[in-house]
Amino acid sequence: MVSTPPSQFSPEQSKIDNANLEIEQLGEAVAENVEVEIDLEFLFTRDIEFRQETLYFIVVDRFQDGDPDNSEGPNPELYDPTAQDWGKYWGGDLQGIIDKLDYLQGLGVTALWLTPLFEQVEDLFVGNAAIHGYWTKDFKRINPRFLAAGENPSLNQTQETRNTTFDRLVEELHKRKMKLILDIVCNHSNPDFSGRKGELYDDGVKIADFNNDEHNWYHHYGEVTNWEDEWQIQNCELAGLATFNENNSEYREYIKAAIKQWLDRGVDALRVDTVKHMPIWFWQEFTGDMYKHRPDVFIFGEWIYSHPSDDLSVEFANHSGMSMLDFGLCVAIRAALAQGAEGGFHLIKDVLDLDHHYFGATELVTFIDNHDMPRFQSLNPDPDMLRVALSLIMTTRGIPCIYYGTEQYLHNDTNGGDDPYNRPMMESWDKETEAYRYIRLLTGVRRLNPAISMGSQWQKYITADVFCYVRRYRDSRCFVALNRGEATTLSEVETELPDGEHTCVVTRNKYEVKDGKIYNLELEARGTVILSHVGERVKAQTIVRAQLNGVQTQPGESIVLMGDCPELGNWDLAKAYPMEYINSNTWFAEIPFDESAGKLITYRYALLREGSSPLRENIVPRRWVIAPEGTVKWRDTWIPGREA
Ligand SMILES: [Ca+2]
Ligand SMILES: [Ca+2]
Repeated sequence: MVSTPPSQFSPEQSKIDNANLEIEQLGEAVAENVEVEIDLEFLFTRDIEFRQETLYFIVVDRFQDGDPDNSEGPNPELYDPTAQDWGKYWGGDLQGIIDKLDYLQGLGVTALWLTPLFEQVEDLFVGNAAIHGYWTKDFKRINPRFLAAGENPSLNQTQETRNTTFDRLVEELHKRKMKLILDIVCNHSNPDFSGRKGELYDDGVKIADFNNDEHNWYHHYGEVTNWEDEWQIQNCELAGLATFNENNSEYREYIKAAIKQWLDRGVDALRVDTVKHMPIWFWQEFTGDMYKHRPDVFIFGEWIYSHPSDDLSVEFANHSGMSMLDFGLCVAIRAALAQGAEGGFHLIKDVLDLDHHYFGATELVTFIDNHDMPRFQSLNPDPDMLRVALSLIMTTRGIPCIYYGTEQYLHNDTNGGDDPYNRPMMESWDKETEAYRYIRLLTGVRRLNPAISMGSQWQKYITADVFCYVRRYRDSRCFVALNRGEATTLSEVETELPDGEHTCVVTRNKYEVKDGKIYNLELEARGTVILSHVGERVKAQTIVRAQLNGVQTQPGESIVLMGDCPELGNWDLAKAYPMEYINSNTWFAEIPFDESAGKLITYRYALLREGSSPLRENIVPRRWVIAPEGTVKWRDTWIPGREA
């Protein structure tokens, strides 16, 4: 019902063959380590869809010193040219990132998340400088340490010329069809340094001061003392950081205006710090304003140790207007694969089994480590285990994020590798490491196979040591088998792949699929098998990506989208557009619009039930103008139908 099989020689079929062939060639090229051009035009969508991206997270000061002249910065005492004092700046800057863009493009990552670029306080606080970028002095200025010496850091004053190193970075990224993710903080400015705290500037003009807070820009409730108290978490201070009073609309106007300035300069996405420390109404207002300003911006937040069984973090993920970093999955992956937890893959399964708590599980940002925890390899330096972990985040639901240096096995294990030792200087740029080549391979497979970026996920086999799953979207499939233990053989495992021979994109080994199954599947110790099959793609002048949430479907039930246009069946339920099951909370479809592209339509969802009458949503149908071309996304919530 979803699609009729294309005729053997249709143009559509040749595109599919191209995608499958391209994955095949990609595997061969990476196996032989020859350069291969990945055609980004081959993306299935454009604009606001972020799920085909692979993120790469850079601590700017610790990546590459591309400009030694700026390294002393405004206060040379904060710079350690020997890179020994972990609390001081080591000289990394935006020129360094520009210098390494070819290296990053070769790795296959498509969106760079940089630690905050705002001007910071130039002082030490408990022996540390603001090398991480989370102690902001002026949200409307670029940190001069990251620009060329003497360059104008004011966003206002360079708005017309757009000639800063930051602008060159954006231009160079976009030239490569890569994206920039700006890390932002709305909760706090800076701590007490040299007796000053919370001094905040608006493009060089002082507008707030914690110790002389005439206009109530800050909360003055002291430190959080009870981490169970939601009011304290939102209103009190974290580690002495001056905490904004979001009830003050002047503050809100300032922070929103500042972030809009950055978006105007070409920032593609926002990563938002410490979101649990501000009320959800603030985030709703904030994201609403950002989308009004730039509808195609992708936003995700950091809710520390969020978990699908934690109601508050789930509420945030579902109702704040932004996606979220997937700490729940991260903790489970680290326990199972880095720390050898007895439960193994069951711990990961336990998190994925709760995906239906989220409205957008496929849009969560997944990771195995970051700047606030020991690197995966500090917990477990086995490169084979790293490969298993990378295989998992690159093929499971969500948008993967690689922490800088992972591809070079970068880690410093002092004090268990915990902060600050998880932020070493990048030391090597070897494009021949196995991890570099492996990430490059899997970013390509992710881009080419929509089942990986958008599809549902089905567990097929699980023990503590072995995890097999299938990603499914329309008739695209990806079968993944992961083994954290010793070599083993599975007598039989369901793959959902078409019968015939399939080549593993990792090992290049061939596997015979019969009745959808592989018999006697041999898995090497710490081995991975990935079999990809790309099916028919939706093509049209305009594609609407409709995501419906909040409908708790049961087996035997399905969702269709009906409306007053031919594409949606002209209100004939039998001709309505069928949606794909993602999980029991989420249904998704790419709907092709040609005849109605550019026109106003009305639509609503309906629930089909075996042995029972269909249930239409109990609303006056939604109205929407279909974009004249391109891809757009709808996120709708089910309005329960009314039984007759
Ligand atoms: Ca420098
Ligand atoms: Ca707060």
